[in-house]
Amino acid sequence: MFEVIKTEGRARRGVFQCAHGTVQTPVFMNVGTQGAIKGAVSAHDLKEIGCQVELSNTYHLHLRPGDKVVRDMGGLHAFMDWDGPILTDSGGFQVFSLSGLRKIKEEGVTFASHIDGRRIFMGPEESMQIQSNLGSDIAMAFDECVENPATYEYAKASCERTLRWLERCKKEHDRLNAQPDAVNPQQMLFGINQGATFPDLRVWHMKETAKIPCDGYAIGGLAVGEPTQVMYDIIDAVEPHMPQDKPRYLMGVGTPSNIIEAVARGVDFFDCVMPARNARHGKLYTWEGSINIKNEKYKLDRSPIDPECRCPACQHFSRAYLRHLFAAGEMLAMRLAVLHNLYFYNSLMARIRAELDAGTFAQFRAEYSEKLDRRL
Ligand code: PRF
Ligand code: ZN
Repeated sequence: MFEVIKTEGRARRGVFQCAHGTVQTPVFMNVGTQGAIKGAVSAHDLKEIGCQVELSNTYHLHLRPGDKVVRDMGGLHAFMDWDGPILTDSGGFQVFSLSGLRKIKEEGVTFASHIDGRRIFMGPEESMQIQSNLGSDIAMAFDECVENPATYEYAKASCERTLRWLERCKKEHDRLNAQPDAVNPQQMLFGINQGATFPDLRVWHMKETAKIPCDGYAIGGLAVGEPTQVMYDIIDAVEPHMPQDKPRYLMGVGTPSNIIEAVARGVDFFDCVMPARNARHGKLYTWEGSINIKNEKYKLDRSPIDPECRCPACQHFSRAYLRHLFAAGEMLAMRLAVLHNLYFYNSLMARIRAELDAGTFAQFRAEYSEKLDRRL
């Protein structure tokens, strides 16, 4: 159940009820692809860094350890010891971005595993079955994410197929939730909008997708090669056709500025590997912009990464120490950096919610949208 409790322009402040807890939106979901956050961060750490929703992947967990193993272990919540909401992505994106040789047909996709080359078939029904075995709170529809730029012809045929796949997802999802031994019989389903960079395809596809009753709707196929302004234009075109009373999720986005701009355009849910990936490369976020902690200039810097930050790294360690850990190749460097960046993203969302509550989001956007993407 989703309730919009306040709006400012098109931006929404909401509350979303899941089987494993309440989510305050706008929200950033922390990506633990294989049931762990890269950088030796556990589900217990997620609590400490203000994470509300954990995101895992159907594709990865199906290949290893296998969704039946996860099911036998009591579902993903028990397996990774995270009792909060979990969203699982459908595999629709990872199949296209990670696997080798793949063949798309009406029934689904045949692909080679990126682990051992084994041939695997996944279609809408398989994706729903895997996500049902994982027992996530939110399952994503099985879609095709087309890389940009795409031809109009291909994008049209692809999003028509994604719509037919959503109908099959919905049917299978309803069937699985009704099984007496379902891991999470209250699992929800989000549909996904596609249509590359063509506004007319996007709008048509969104209108058709909204006719299929889902618990939320996502915008997929963005941040995959198109310029940032094109991404904003597509959100502007699609958003008016997304149901008002359901959450909207912009998949795989983005920088702090991208998030602020998408919130301003009516988006409620986000996820991105960027903060964790950047952390592992020493790029750390602050409220003034990002820094590279490996830089010589931090050699004797006694200050924390960000003086305002309350994360486990900033409460105890100096920039100089972190720089040293990176130079020495210590695993602790990764861990502290990832904890900081994820804490920063979760704090950014908390700040956005507070500004929406206070009716001051527009001023916040004007002051911070560009600033946060600066490199110091
Ligand atoms: N579809 C799915 N997952 C995704 C995407 C998509 O289009 C994207 C695109 N940015 C990220 N993750 N299923
Ligand atoms: Zn910090």
